[in-house]
Amino acid sequence: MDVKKRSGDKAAQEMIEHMAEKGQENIWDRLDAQSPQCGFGKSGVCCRICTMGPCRISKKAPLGVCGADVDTIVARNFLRAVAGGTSAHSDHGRTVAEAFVAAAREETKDYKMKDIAKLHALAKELGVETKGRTANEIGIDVGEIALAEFGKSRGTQLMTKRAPKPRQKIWEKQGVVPRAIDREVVEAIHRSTMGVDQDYLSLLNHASRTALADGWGGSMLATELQDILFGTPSPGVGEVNLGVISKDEVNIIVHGHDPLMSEILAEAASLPEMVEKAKQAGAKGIAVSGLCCTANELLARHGIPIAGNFLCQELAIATGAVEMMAVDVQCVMQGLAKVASHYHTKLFTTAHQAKMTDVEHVEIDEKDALNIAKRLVIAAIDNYKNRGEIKIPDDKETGVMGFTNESIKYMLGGRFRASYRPLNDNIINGKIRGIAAIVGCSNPKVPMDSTPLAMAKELIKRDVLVLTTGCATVACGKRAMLDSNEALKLAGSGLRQVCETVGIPPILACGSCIDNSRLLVATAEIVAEGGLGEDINELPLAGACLESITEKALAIGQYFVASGVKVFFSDALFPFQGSDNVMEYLLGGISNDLGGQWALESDPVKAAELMLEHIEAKRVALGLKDETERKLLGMEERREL
Ligand code: BF8
Ligand code: SF4
Repeated sequence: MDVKKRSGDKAAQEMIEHMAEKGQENIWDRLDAQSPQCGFGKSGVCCRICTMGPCRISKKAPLGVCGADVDTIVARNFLRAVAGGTSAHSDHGRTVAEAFVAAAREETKDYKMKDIAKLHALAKELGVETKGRTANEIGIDVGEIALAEFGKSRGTQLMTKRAPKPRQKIWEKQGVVPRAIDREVVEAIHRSTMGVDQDYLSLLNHASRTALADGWGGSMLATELQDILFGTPSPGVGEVNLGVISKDEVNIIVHGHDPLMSEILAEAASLPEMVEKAKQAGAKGIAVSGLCCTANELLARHGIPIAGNFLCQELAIATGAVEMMAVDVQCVMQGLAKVASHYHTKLFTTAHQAKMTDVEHVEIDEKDALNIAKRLVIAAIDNYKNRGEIKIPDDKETGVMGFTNESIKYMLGGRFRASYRPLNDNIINGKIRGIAAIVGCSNPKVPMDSTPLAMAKELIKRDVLVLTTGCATVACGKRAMLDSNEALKLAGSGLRQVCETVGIPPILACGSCIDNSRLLVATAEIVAEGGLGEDINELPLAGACLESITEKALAIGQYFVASGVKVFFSDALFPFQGSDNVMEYLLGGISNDLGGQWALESDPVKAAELMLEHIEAKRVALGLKDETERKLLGMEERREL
C-alpha cells in the first residue's frame, strides 16, 4: 500500500496506516478489492432496466435486446444519474420545508425561525403579505408555498425567476423550465424506462430540466429555508481536520447533510446539564464536530469544527476517540458500521429515509427533537467510560468559512450599500480575471483532496477568485487555504490587492453542496449588477469538480451547464463516454442550446489552465480591456511565475 497515493494529507495518512496496522478495512481497500472495475459500467454502455437484459453494448452486439442503441442507453444512464442527484438534494429540501412549516405553526418548540429579515425578503419575492403579520403567520405562507414547489400540479419553479431574463427565455425556448420537482424526477424515470424516450437528445434535454429543478428548485429552497430557520451564515473562523477530535472530551460527530439533525444535536450537547454530566463521567466536556456537508453547515453557522470530508469518515472512527456518530442522509458509507464494531463508537441513524443493518435507528422527529437529541448525547456520555486506546492526529488548520451572497455583498460594499459592484468593477478592470467555482467530492480513485487544492492554488495565483462548496471546501480548509493570510501569499497581485482592500480571502468557502444554489444566485446578481453581459453564460466564470463521486455531483454539473456555465469534470470519473453522440452534445452541442457545456480533464493544473482560457475568452467576448496598471503588474507576475 502506497499511502501517498491514497492521501497527501498527513492526518489521513497517519490514520490509513493505523488502520492497516490493525488489519481494519477502509474505502481504499475496498476499491482495491473491486479493481479492475467493469469497462462497460465505466463507459455507461450497460443497461439493466428490464429483464430482457442486462444488455452491454459492444462492437459484436451494438444494440440491446429491445433495439436500444448506445446513445439511448448512455443518455438514459446520464438522465437517471441526474434524477438521482436531484432527488437527493430535493428530498433534503422537502424535509427542511416540512420542519419549517412545523416551526411556523408552532407544532414544535425545538425549531424556531432565526433570520426574520430573510423571511421578509423571501416573502416579498413570493408575493406573501408581510404588513401587520407575525413572523409565524408569514412563515406558514412562505413554507406552504415552498412545500408546494415539490409537487404542485401546475406551473413552473418560482425560483427560476431569479435567473437573468435572457436565461429564462433560453430555458423557455429549449423547453426546460422546470415544473414541480417531483414531476421532473418522475418523468425522468419514466422517460428512461424500457421503450419510452429513445432519442438521446430528448433524454439529455430532460436531464437539463431535471437538473434545473434541483439547482433553481430543491437546492435553492433548502438553502433559503435553512437560512431562515437556522440563521444565515456569516463568515467566521473554524478548525478543520481530524485533529479537532478531542483527547479528553466526549466526542460526538454528526455526519450527513440535513441541518435538522446536526443543529439539534449541537444544541443538546451544549446544554449545561449535558456538559455537567460529561464531567461527571470523567471527561472535560463535550466536543461536537462534523463530517461532510452537514459539517460545512454547522461551521458556517456556529463555528463548530469540521473533522473531515467524505473520505475521512472511517478514519475518524478509527481514532478510537469517537463516543458517538450520528448520521442522516447521503454520503454515509455502510462501511462505517464495520469500523465502529472494532471500537466503542456508537453509531446511530437518524433520518426516516436512511437506516443501516445492525445500526440503531433513533429518528429525529421534529416535534420532539431536543429530547431525542438529548438521549443521543447521553448515550455518547455513557459510552465515554468504554473508550480504549486512542490515536488522534495532531493536524488541524483554521480557516474562514460561511460566505453567502449576503455576506459577500456586505463585505464588498458595506452595510448600507451592499452590492457586487466592486467585484464587477474589479473584474472589468482586470485585477480579478474572473470567478471559478470549485465544488464537490473527494474520490478514493484520486489522492485525497489533491485536485481542489491544486486547482484553487493555480487559479488564485492567476487572479481568479475561487468559490468553493462541499468536500472541496473541506479539502482547502485542511491545507490552510481558507486561512486568508496563507491563501493571500499565493494570490496574484491583482486579486490580492482587491481581497486586502475589501477584507475577503481569495478562496471563499460558501457552504455545503446544496449551497451551490448560492453560487447560482450570485451569478444572477453579478449579471444584474451590470457591465458583464446580459446572461450568466457571458460571465468570465467556470466551474470544476474533478473528484466527483455521487449522482448529486452530476445534477449540480448539469444545472450549472444548463445555466450557462462551462463545467470541468475528470475524464476518469465521467462514466458516459461510451457514446460519441452523447459526448459530442455534452461537450459541445449543448452550448448552442443552453450556453454552457461540460469539459473533461483529469489533471487539476491543466484543468485550471483550461478554466482560465475559458475565462479569458469570455473577457474578450465582453470586450474587457485591461487597465495599464494591470498590464504592468501582469508582466512582472508572469516573470515571477
Ligand atoms: O453533498 S461533496 S462527497 S458530502 S456529494 Fe458527498 Fe460529494 Fe462530499 Fe455533501 Ni456533495
Ligand atoms: Fe436491454 Fe433494452 Fe431491456 Fe435495456 S431496456 S435491458 S437495452 S432490452
